[in-house]
Amino acid sequence: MEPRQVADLSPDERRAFFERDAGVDAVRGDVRDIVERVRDEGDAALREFSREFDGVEVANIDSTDEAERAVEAVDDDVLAAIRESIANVEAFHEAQLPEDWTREFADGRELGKRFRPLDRVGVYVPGGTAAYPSSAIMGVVPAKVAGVEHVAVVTPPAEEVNPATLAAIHEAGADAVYTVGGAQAIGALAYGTETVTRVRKVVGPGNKWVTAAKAEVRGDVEIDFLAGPSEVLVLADDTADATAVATDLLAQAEHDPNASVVAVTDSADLAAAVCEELDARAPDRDRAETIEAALDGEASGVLVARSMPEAVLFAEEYAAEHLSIQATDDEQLLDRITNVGSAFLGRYTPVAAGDYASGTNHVLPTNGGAKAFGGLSTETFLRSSTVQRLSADGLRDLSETVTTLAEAEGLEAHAESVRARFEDDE
Ligand code: HSO
Ligand code: ZN
Repeated sequence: MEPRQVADLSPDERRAFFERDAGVDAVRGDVRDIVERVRDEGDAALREFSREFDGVEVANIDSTDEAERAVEAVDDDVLAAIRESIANVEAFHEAQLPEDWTREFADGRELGKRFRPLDRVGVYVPGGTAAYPSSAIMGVVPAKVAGVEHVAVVTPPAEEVNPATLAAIHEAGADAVYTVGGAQAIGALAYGTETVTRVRKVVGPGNKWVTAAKAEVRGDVEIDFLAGPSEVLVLADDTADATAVATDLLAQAEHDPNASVVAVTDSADLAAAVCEELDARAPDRDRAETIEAALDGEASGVLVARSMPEAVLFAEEYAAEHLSIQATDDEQLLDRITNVGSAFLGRYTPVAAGDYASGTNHVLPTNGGAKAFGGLSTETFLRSSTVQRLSADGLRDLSETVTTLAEAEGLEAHAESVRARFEDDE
């Protein structure tokens, strides 16, 4: 890997960084057919797609009991790590629980907001080569913290579903577990089948078929957002440690050949050292092939900016899922960046800490989504309502405004509903 100058990037090269493509559009057509078949044929379609796409004859789609038994099958140290991660994710998400409130905005006019959990939600937990017990924790725990009564998890079937994933799903508090994956799983959660209860919101990361299916059912069911391959942008100055920068890039690169991993720095020496570290370390990793494909990708690279402000501008436009800042004035730099899913400050804050254990959520906006929304949180599983009470005086104070606007809109009965309340007074 060779460092490149930010200033020398061509418009196409900049576009590759800033308009990252999750490849979802290409599969929308196929996904539409799958979702429709699930809607029409229910469990029979789920079984058929599991046979076709996963090569598995599924005996029981409902695997809730199997998840409970999996707890016995995982190693003690893995179970302890799952429990520690759950406790930390729980604590951080409990701290976000909003309180209901009411306030008097004027004499006799009390307005408030209240928050209530959704009653049924579905969490997609990826399987296959990317079996992620941690993603089960990130989806299920916030939902339970929010007070969701029925949390259903779907995860792809296999000859043997990863016991750590099943155990994490159970320990995190899922109420039902279904072994079904891909677009068909999203269809099942959105429309329900004989076995799978229809939910109100579907969340969680997945491959492009899962993501395309979420786009397909959106509208009939609420979704969190469309998540693509992992990303990290490391913003570093000359005080950063090249090993720390490089290993953060390698970590997210191992997720996906299409992962986007970027370092931007004002230090040519640091950039050169990071490239050396990448070249030295990548070949030794277990997932070297995936890592090298990601590093070679058009949306990855080690970039030299002419100044930290130029590096900051790049980071702001990139809108990273994970932004790591390894620089002396990290908090001031973060203050100048608004587009970020999750920020990691300082040398001892690797992205992997947030992926697994510190307590923040790792289901985050990718592909620039951070310009418009944040990652999974407790609020993802709540909806808010407003509440109000006016006294007679409170209404009297507003009556002129209401009746004038109502009449301006030609909605005379609205005006009448205010006046009628004072008829007895006249
Ligand atoms: N970095 C991924 C989450 C993950 N990492 C799962 C390890 N396991 C997306 O934030
Ligand atoms: Zn990760």
